[in-house]
Amino acid sequence: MQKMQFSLFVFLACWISSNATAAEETPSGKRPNVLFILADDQSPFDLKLYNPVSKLDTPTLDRLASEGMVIDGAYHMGSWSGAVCTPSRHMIMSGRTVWHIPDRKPNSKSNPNIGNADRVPPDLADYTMAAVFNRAGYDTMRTCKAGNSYDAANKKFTVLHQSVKRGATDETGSAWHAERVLDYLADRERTHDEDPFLIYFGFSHPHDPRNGKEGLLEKYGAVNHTDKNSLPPANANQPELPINYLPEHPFHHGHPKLRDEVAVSGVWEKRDERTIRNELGREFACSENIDIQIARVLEKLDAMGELDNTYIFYTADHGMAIGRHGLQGKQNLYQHTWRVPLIVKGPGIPAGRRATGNTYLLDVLPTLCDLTGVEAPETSEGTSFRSVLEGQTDSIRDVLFGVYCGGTKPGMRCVKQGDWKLIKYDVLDGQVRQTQLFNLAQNPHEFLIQHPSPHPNLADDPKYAERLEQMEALLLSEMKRLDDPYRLWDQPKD
Ligand SMILES: [Ca+2]
Ligand SMILES: [Ca+2]
Repeated sequence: MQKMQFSLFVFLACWISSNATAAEETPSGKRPNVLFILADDQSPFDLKLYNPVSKLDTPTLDRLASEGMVIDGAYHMGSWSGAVCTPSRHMIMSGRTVWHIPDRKPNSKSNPNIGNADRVPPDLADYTMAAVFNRAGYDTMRTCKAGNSYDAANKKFTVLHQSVKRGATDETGSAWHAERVLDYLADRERTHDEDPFLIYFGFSHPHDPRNGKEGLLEKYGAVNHTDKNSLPPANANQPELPINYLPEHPFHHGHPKLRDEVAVSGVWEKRDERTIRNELGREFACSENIDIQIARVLEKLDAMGELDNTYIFYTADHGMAIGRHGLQGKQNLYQHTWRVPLIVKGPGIPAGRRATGNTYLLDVLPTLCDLTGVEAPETSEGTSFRSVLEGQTDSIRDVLFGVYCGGTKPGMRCVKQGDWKLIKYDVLDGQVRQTQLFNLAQNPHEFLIQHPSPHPNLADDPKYAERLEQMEALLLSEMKRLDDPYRLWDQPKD
């Protein structure tokens, strides 16, 4: 009964709104297009736009940024699965929060709220990105990796190409995804298709195995290392170790046998300088290739006269450690991994600006709707950040929440407000119970006591007892607000 009422409500809401709203027109008199570009596993700190000392060259992203806006505070809300990609992409597609989304496997209980129709609507796929834009008269097309995403939502794209392309050649790597977009655009030209389009341009890189292309690999001093029993060669052209590199994390991350931390080809359990610098070189080779592929698509849009009438979003499904804090994967809540890059360009967005934003990836769908005059679905819980993009405000929220609990439960949680950030770990059946308090203005790289520039944990300093108490209360209130089904060791049971 609940389910029927909910579906009827959503149907009526969408029917009323689709009949009440005319999609917005740009100065050209045409409805704007959308090009949503998604990298798979990329820390914002890989990019010069977020970390000026990085060696990675991304001239296309730099140009997008100079013509549009860079969001400094863009986050993904987290994961209840080791495959962090999966919930991240469910949030992107649906605009729903982390405890209100399904898993890709029908019988999964990774999110314990699955099965509760009020929290995880059974017909949610009908209100996801492509479904919403199809109903608004857009042509929708998606190319991306296959797997670890929102299958039921992906199927809603009218044109769909899915293949894991993590190889070192054009046919097996990122160029393949660009070719799908270029083919699609060429088809539109041939058939004189004038409908607005939404293109979801996803890459399978720089996700491991980071098999970079010849030429780019050499530029970053890296080799596609495959021998577990040897170290890759040292090379002065490799990226330096990350500033918050550690040879190991001071305590267990709480997910035993986690693939990303122990089994990634080229790294395995090694955290030595040669391995990490080589792996960063591979990551950068893959990321520069993505930049080159984006340039090809932008050039085509320009030639078609569509570039200035297209909202371009560039982001990643989550960040990545690769040696930072002694970690290798995406299953942690430090800034390098919790944050994502976010660059947006399009009609009405002033050029060359930055903003804090405080956006989640789940805000992308309502923002796209807002920018294009398409009514956001009632199921979306995100907030449009159009006001940030158009320069009216610097950020859309004050408090940010993150979770990782794909390993032992209840897992890790974090909350951020202003410069203050709390991370808590309750893993390995009580063997690891840790609280970290950071002031990110004073310690932006989240240095720990183990780093060469040691920073004491502010959670242990009585001077910050009041701040700690306040952040603990904030975390609990966010957990309750978002229907987090777990509680940590020192939180009251409901
Ligand atoms: Ca990913
Ligand atoms: Ca069409």
